Amino acid sequence: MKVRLKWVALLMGFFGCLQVQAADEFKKADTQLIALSPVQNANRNKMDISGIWSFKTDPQNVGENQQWFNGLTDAVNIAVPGSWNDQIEGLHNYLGTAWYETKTFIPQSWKTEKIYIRIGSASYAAKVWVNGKPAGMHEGGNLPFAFEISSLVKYGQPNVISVQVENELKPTRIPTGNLGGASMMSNIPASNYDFFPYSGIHRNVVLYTVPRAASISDVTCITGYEGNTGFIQAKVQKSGNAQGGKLTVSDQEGHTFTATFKFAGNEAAAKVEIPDVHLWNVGKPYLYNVQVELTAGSKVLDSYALQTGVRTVSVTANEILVNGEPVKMKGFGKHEDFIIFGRGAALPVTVRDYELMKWIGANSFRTSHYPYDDNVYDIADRMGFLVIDEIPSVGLLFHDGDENVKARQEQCRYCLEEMINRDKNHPSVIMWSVANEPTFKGVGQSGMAGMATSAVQGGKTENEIAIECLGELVKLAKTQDPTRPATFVAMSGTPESWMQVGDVMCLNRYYGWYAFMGDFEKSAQVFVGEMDQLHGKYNKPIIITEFGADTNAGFHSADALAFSEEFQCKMLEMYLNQANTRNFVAGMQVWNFADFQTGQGLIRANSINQKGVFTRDRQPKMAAHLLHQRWTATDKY
Ligand code: GCB
Repeated sequence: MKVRLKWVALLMGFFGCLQVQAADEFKKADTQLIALSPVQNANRNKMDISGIWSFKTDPQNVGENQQWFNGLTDAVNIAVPGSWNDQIEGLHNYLGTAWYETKTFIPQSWKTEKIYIRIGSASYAAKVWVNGKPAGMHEGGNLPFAFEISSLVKYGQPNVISVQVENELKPTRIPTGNLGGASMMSNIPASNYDFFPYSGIHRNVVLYTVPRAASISDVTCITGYEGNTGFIQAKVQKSGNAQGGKLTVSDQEGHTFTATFKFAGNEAAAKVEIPDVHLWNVGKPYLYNVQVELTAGSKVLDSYALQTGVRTVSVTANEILVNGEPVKMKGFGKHEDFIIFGRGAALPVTVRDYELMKWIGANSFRTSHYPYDDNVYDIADRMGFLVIDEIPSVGLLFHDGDENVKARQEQCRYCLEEMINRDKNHPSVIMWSVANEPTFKGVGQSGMAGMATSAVQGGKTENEIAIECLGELVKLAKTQDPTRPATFVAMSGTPESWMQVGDVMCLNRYYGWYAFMGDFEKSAQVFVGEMDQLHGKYNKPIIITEFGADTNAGFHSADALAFSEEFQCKMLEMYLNQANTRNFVAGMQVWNFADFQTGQGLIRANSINQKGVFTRDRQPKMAAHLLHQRWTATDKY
């Protein structure tokens, strides 16, 4: 008897194991599900489950086998959102696997709805379980992902949400890491880029519902105007059973404009004309409320409202035009980075940053080097900032073998699709950036062009592969969104031929710092010489998307020596003065808005990049006052 029981127990164990294996299948997040951010309205529910969660590291990666998704033991507290690195003692450099868990009540009233979980972002790869059952997985650290969890939840009682996150640096990931070799900027962690690879759940986690029978799955607004009459065309996608619906656009004075639509398959479009339209413009934003309803007779099956602005963006040989008028973009490259929060969404910091940018007279920024928190774009829409929206493809390279290049390109495509799905209705977003500083063999910040000529596999040179990959991404962006220009951001020394890719030439330049340090006369000469040469050849406007110098706040020098506040001022002034002499410079964005955390490297004292115009805790350096004086006095740089 005893023996038989043992066999039964063994067999049960064996089949139990199989069950875990089978249940372990995770579907990849569907990029379409992040097209509409969750809302609370008459047809939809939204419940934010961010807060203090349980947390446990899993350095040996045993959690999945040991079924930690059925309950975490010996866990500590962690704030969601927020990086784990500077919250939890001893984890600053930990990028391995970790587990998050929270419990949340789901009301009976949600039983008739479809239920989803949306995680605002988790760096880098995440797997999600609900009540011990797999909900889905996602790769990529800076964009939201969502899964339907209707079949996994328990109604009228608590539900356990478990999230496994890992942030290993790999050559196949973007941004890239662990490429081997030493870096002056960061050896620990071995990122191939100059910002700290913060880890964890970085943005809010929400549960939300959409009606089961029929729901709106996407709304894309195309806007424009002729004379005084504007239009908003909404392309609507649905799932479920609905024949048509209604589009209602309202302005801030209470006027409404309506149109109805009928679905052909799951797609429909409706357009309203707006007499005496108020255009959205840089510094003069105006937002319309766009409400879409799915209807069956007089019954509203689902509804969704968003805000957008009527404006156009176009590019000439010399200028970027918003509503047909040239704009000069003044502003910054930024980071999502703050003390203790790490890369975690920190709303007061977001608001403060906008206050400071407004004070300084900036009108634009780039979401270097990854898409930011949703709120950042909402505020830009409301304040009239121009945003260059960038996917996290930093440190791309094209000479490390076909397999790696393919894996990264695939991830770039995925992120681009996610980013455009999420951000397409923001009038503030005026351009997509598909990469920051794709690099090449033998790279250095030397300012020497034309180095990428080495032969690579498949009979193609590194140059050809780079142009093909970047070109494909730019094309993809413009196919998915034909209303905006797209580009990539080039470093010093990027082979000139790469400039054929993109509608605008975005250049990061550090003459006076990494090259010709302190020699501003020579730097100015080389800088304008290079701009003239590139513009002469490619006939596209130029934005200097980075220029700056590391500056130790409080360090002064009568001779404006390197690292002093005087040096930073002198350098920024040189670039801005030179830019003012060329009509094809469409933007000047200082690197960086604020000091930020990096890995440990020879040229990063205290693991901080000090090129901020503000310190990491947002105190102004002398350069902030200089920019304020310049940018609030005239339209020039
Ligand atoms: C760059 C990079 C940026 C770095 C910056 C620097 O070109 O795009 O990520 O932080 O240089 O300060 O070296």
